[in-house]
Amino acid sequence: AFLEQVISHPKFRDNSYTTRFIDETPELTRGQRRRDRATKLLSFIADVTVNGHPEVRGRAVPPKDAPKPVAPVFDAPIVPGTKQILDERGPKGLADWMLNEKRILITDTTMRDGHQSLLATRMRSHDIVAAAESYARGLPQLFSLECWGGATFDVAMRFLTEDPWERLAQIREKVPNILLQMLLRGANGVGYANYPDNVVRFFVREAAKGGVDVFRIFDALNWMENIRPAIDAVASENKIAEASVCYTGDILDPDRAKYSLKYYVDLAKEMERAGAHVLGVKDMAGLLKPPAAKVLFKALREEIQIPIHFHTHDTSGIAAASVLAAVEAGVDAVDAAMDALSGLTSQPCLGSIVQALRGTERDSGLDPAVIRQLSFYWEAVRTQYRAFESDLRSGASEVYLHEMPGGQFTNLKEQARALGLETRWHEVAQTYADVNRLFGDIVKVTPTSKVVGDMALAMVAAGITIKDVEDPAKDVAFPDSVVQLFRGDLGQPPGGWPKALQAKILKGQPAYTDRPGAKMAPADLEAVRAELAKKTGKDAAAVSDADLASYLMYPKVFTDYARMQEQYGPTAALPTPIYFYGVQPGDEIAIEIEKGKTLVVLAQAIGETDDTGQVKVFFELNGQPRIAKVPNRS
Ligand code: BTN
Ligand code: 3PY
Ligand code: ZN
Repeated sequence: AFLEQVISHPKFRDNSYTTRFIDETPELTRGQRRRDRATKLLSFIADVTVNGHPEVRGRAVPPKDAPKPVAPVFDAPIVPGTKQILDERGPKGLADWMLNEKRILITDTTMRDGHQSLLATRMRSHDIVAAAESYARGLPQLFSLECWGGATFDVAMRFLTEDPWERLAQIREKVPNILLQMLLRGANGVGYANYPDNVVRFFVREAAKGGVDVFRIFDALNWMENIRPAIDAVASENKIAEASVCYTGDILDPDRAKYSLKYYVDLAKEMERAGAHVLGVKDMAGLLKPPAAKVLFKALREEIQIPIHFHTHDTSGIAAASVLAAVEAGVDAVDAAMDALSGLTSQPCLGSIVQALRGTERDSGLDPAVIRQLSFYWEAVRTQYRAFESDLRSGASEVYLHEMPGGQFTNLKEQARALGLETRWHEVAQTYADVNRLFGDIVKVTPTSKVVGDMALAMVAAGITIKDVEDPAKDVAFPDSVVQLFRGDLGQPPGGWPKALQAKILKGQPAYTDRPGAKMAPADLEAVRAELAKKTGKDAAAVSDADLASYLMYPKVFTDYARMQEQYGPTAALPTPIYFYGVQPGDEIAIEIEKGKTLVVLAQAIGETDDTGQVKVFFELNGQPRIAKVPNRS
């Protein structure tokens, strides 16, 4: 019964909710709309001020004297960069260009994996977009900005009440010269389960239209079947398909023979044959040690003709050395995070990698002074997200035991804490490793990493041992995600699933080995559009393709989000401290609710709770007195 409780705990589930507010309300006059949005925002600000924001409740608070983040202003004109090369020469031309560049090409991951791995993906568009123009002017030599996809897509809607598509559009507008990159989970899109092929295709098309240039595509089991359709979808949009091998195990460890050098080289060749423009090596847990990096990239360099792009995490503390080894072995591009959001479970430090290669033949050409100034900005931004910092203080070689992806590590730790297992973290980590072996030694990355995490937590929480799980006579309640994994819902691992365990988990339910996307009926896109229109009270014609794409990925997250937008207005426009903590009397804030339309809000006073439980918050809005009345729910 306890196990049942554990696996049905909300922190265990990953259900999706979604909704994006349709901003088309032509029947209203502009003035009317503006007043309307202002009223909604004032009531949101009043509500957070009185009741707090649920996302930061009970969490660490930023210091009172924290400096306001101000993005550096560079006067340099916006000069053409990699984006122009793609637009002029197409993805193959861009790939050829990469191969011909001597310098190391660098992707800045701060806007996606950096905060996904350090701040629970909670960075808001407001802070991301504010830095975009500084990048366009100050760092036009960057290969790309990884700024979209992965977990940022649903977290934006689910926890930040904002629209990921708007974030993308705003970054694109400010950065016309650098490639924008996203993380796409192959057949899983930006979700946690396989989708019908036409949904993935529709999503990729929308993302391409919305401004994504480089699609880093992976499959959580390294299963080519799930990667191919995504490569095709990206290629048909004339964008860059960066198919990626997920690195796990250790190519220099004979005990992990399944993930040998040959395994990776063969997979890379398959990706090349499948039409990938670039090969990604996605070391999501930071397991590729420097000597192994040298061996792997040397072999890949010799065996494949397309450019190679290396992504790693610094969980062990040694990632920069692996990056330098990869550079030495001839890798074309590497990922790093701006200094202030680097290290630990994030990417290695961008500024230091740039400095390390200065004056060498692979000098990145990036300006260290610009990097410093941008990093100071991110440092100030990071301070505002104190609530989402983990207690991780040092690198740890324990990662070579558990092999958790950087994005999962702190998340799982938080889940363990929520289940009262915080003092048993190392036991959870060991169990995670044990579960991996039990599952046949699989790639662990979203969504398979979540399944292994579910199982490990369930076992530690309920005192189930590996022996219990292996014992055919012992009844064990497996989390739903484990049953789905062993049924074949996420695809096939190299060598298949361990048969005895599979039989025990499935209890006679059939398993399948064909591609889930091939047997799923294609979504009837117009029928789904009509359904969404009905749910949000709009005309089908007013449901944009972007909204539809969000809804297809995350039906409930999207409709919940749309409802929030309806109620609270464009909260994404609020500065981060106001969004999470509200105002104090005397605060004056400028809120740009759309381009060229700024509301000036002065907080004047917060009243007492009256006998109906309501609180009045007194504002001046563009010089006019306004009162917002909200219930005191505290
Ligand atoms: C979210 O749940 O992530 C966003 C919803 C916003 C809810 C608002 S924030 C101010 C007020 N305080 C609450 O506890 N709920 C509302
Ligand atoms: C994601 O899928 O979000 C990841 O970052 C995987 O590493
Ligand atoms: Zn990563």
